[in-house]
Amino acid sequence: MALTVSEFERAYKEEVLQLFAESWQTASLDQQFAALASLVKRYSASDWSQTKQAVDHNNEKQIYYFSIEFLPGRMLATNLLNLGILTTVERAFKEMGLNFKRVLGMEVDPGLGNGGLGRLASSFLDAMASIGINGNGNGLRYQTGLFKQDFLNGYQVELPDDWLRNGYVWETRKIERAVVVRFGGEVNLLPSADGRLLAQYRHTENVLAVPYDIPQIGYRNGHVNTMRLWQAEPPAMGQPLTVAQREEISAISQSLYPDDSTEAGRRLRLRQEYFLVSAGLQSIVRHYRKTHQDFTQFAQTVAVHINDTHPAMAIPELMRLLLDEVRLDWDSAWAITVQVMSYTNHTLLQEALETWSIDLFAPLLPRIYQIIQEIDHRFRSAYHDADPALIDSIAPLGHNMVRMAYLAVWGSHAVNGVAALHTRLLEESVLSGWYQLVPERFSNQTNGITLRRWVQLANRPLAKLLDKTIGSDWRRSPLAIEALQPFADQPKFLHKLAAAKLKNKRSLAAYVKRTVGLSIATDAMFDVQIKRLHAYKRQLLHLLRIIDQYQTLKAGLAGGPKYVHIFAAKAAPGYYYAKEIIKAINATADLINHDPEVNQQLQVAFLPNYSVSLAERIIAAADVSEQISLAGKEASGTSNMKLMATGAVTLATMDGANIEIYDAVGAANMMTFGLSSEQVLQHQRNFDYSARDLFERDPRIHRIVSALIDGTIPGIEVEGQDIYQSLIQYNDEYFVLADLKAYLDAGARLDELYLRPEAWGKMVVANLAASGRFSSDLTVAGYARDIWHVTPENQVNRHEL
Ligand code: OAK
Repeated sequence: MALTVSEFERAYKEEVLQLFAESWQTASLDQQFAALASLVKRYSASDWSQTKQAVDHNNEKQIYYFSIEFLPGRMLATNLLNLGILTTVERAFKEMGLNFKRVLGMEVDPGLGNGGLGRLASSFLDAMASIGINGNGNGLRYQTGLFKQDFLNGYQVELPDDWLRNGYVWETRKIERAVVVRFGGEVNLLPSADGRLLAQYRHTENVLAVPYDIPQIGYRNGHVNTMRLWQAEPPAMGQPLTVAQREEISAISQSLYPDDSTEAGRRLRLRQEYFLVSAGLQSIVRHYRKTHQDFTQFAQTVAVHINDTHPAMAIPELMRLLLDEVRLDWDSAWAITVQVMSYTNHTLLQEALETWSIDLFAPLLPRIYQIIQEIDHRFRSAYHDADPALIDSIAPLGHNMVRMAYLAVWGSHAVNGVAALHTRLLEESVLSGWYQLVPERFSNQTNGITLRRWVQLANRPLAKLLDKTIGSDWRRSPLAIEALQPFADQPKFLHKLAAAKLKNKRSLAAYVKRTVGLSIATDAMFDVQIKRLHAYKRQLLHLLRIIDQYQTLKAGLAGGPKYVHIFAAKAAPGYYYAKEIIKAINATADLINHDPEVNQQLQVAFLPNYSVSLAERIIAAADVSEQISLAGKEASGTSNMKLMATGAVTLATMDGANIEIYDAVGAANMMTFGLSSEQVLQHQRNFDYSARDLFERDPRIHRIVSALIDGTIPGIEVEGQDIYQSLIQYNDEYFVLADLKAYLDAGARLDELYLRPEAWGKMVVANLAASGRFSSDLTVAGYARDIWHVTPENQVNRHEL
């Protein structure tokens, strides 16, 4: 949009006055933030309304991205950037003598997600708006997020994440669009006038689903989509409810991933999942009916994407609506449902494949269960001449369970994995039966990231340098960054690149000092591992390398570059082993950071409360990106992409999207090591891996691992023992020791390169130049083409900006 500095200043001052009856000079930082955000929301309002109108008017297809998690991060800077007024507003704030950065820092991160799945969902919403696809998010408005992480004596402490306490400026409550979601009760199928059975519900528990809409502003294209979050409330009318009943209702949108170790917790999760899909689909169907007489056009105008299996009940729920409310026959309803639905799998971990016991499921969702039974029955009949053992092993119902992934594949026209290796492994193992049956449904769509957020906003020094060096096309067309490659040979440019990195390191160092009181050396190599804490991601392997470095220094054998190891990771509250690793890393950090014999060369910082905002600070400052999961376990990873796209060199196993990064940058520009997924599988099949043998035969491994139990690291008597036993006694399920030697060698090769700034700079440039292909704009364009069958407007301006 066109806006001058003085126009903005005038509007902003007026906004502060109107909202708070305060002058702009006396407004608090919170008020400054609220006024600016509210103004931005106003600036986007007419585009938002026009986008919605155009969709209806032109009968355009809409994508609905159903996800139990979203992780949008702060939105103010993104919205300013996407509206095209970021620099204008910055200038105005400077003129007014206000601190723009601190105002941005007042925004809370929405507590709507937990990890990669949620962040990907948000990056797709940003991408859909930015390439001009009508794509909406459908999620839950959790009152409290996962948790706020702190450390007490090195242990993870979980504090409530009360992110909505001061309200959320970007949302609008739409009570007039509320719908009712029904649970429990009885369903009777009664004959009706149209000769078909009619489902009649009695004694149901009715929950009001109230939508809150948040604008998702496209990048300088006038396109504004909607992220809709549902809140569960007691209905205003009907039977009076007891306090306990009301609490049961609000619990549905109270918190993300309630503890599922109890029956009550599992029931609550199931209620959340159904609430999400039922509310979303009812509103979609209702909206469609406003402009259409019949459902012949439904699949041409609606696509529903199921983000992992949490929303897979969208399949029986759409069937329910089409059968019971629209009154279509089964075959027509099923044909529409399959055309509408598509499903992405995000994990190969067996334990993460969702199944629900029928004993829990059927009483809570009686009609949905009936429909799943019919789906299962018809699936089995359709393949009556196929191998019965195969059909039995992949049917939606089996072993007294509803098997969500199988239901999702059967009810969708398209299924995809999130990196090439992941998709192949889905086809060969987790979903192999399905791949035999319906191979044409499978495709790969490698994940992507929002380069606007990670480079344009979170790495301003690099962004500026790119503009000066290759012009600003890369901001709109991600692949244009390839133009940087020739600069790999220009020492002057490499110098500037290193200077930009140093600036980012200084900002991060100031933050580390402020938050954890540690002064980190900015002339050190920043070696970063940031992701959820999980055994398969192998933060433990990284820790063992740090112990090796410590022991080397203590033995007086220095020589490599200075190191600052940076971790950030939350462990799931009930994941005891992951919490032990956190404690072990913190204890090692404590030992190293306080030892004057080593702390000039080696430091370790574990930053609490990993979040999108913290990632923005860390990533821009990183030199090395640790992507060291056991091959075959990480579906894709996306921090690997973010880190390479802001100039870090990747130290990685051949897992997930690391392989595609390797293909993009070439062997000379990435350091890979370790077992391949095939080799891991071989060992697992042959039972020929012995961690104890390695431990006993290799003195270096022996020395490193022994540090966990011999008192070298104070304060980890219990944790050290447990971790040691997981490696030696329980034979190291994640092949940490199998990969340790190769990892240390790869690290040493990286050290040598880091000590040669020109060689290092070349690698950085190669990574930057290859990063464009990991833009989620391109990923989403792939989904649009292969799965949703829509054509992006592709940065065609609705209005001249
Ligand atoms: C979360 C809950 C259930 C199943 C999967 C997840 C999840 O977060 N998976 C992660 O998704 C990311 C986005 O596709 C991938 O990059 C990660 O590899 C994967 O672990």
